[in-house]
Amino acid sequence: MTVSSDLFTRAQELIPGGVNSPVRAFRSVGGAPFFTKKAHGATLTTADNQELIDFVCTWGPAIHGHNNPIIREAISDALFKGTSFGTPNPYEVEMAELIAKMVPSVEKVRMVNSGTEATMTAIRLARGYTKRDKIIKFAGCYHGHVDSLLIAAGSGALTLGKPDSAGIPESLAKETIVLPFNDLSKVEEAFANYGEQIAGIILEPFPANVGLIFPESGYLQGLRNLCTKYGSVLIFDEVMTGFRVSAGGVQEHVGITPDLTALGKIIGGGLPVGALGGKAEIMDYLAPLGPVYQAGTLSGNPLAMAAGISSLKLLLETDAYASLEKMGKQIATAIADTAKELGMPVQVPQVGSMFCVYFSEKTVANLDDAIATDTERFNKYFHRCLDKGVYLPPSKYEANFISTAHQQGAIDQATDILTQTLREL
Ligand code: HOZ
Repeated sequence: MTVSSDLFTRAQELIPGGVNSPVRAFRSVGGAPFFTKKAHGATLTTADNQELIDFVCTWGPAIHGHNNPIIREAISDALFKGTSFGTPNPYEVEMAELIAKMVPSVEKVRMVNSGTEATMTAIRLARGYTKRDKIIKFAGCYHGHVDSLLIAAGSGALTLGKPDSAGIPESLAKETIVLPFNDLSKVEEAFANYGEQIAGIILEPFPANVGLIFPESGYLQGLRNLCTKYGSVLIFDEVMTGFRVSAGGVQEHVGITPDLTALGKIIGGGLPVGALGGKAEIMDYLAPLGPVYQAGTLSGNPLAMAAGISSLKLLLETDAYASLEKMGKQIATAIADTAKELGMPVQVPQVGSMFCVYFSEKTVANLDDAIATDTERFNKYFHRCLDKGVYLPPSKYEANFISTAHQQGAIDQATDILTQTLREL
């Protein structure tokens, strides 16, 4: 018995499914998860001392790799001043200034503790501001485990084949209009039917909880125009893409300005943080200024702020995005070229340091396309790569992340393994 399998047996006795977040359980790819005892740079060390090149990067936050010494020092400095004050603290102000500087649409920002809290607050604020109830979301987009948004959701929900969660009242679900991604005519139709009732549209502008999907040309602009026309709030969920696709996220990359943006992951530098930012006029509807209530005992926590500030500053001070793009392109091109040579149907969407491997003939443009990709082949690929020391996300619906710590050595090694494994499928 390995150390990981022993831990998993014990975990399953006390923790539902043995994990504290469902996709970690390997249900989609089969087998049992490994346990990690430490992580450094681009490498995870399992409880059984296997070293893995990590492309999960703690599901996005670790853009500077694991246990980055500069972030660690920032946390350590903060630690000696106290772990939580329950009053405003100077870090929060610096964090707000950094976010407003980096993310184009953000005039004001409220710190929360997770991406889920950010999207939950975003839709409450959109509803409070517009005094309307309906929200449009897109099939396959995942916005954390918010009741109104756990409908046709991606990520772990989809991985388990249960994109609609039990426990969500029908009365609430009926206020969520679910539409297919990349079909503007369906959104126009929804606005034509319910325009005066639609509080907002929420979307991942590059859906990354269903693999990695790009919007077709004009799609995001079309959504922006409809929201402006009908007085609805456009919400970008950039929990995954914020500070990752570029310093200002997808909104900067494509030049479309949402009204509100949900942020998380990188902003916490590896500690639990989320944020909601956007137009001052809307943000001022939040308590204590406005009628929309939101609060949190640990919001703006000094340790999390210190880690996040340090992570964001590192992005600004280094040439991170150019080197991340180079590494992402190298891997994606190598996999796509090898597949082409083999005559194997594979798509490798990539932007900067995000990519995914779909076993599919056609470009994946929406949830149905993603579901139709070859699951069995993906799972075989996942396990063989893992055996050889490369950890990809354990579901065909999750995106891969590269960190600045991967550097050329780990990327070259992983590229060899990823292409060689493709040849052996
Ligand atoms: N929501 C994350 C994947 N998109 C999973 C987080 C986790 O399991 O840690």
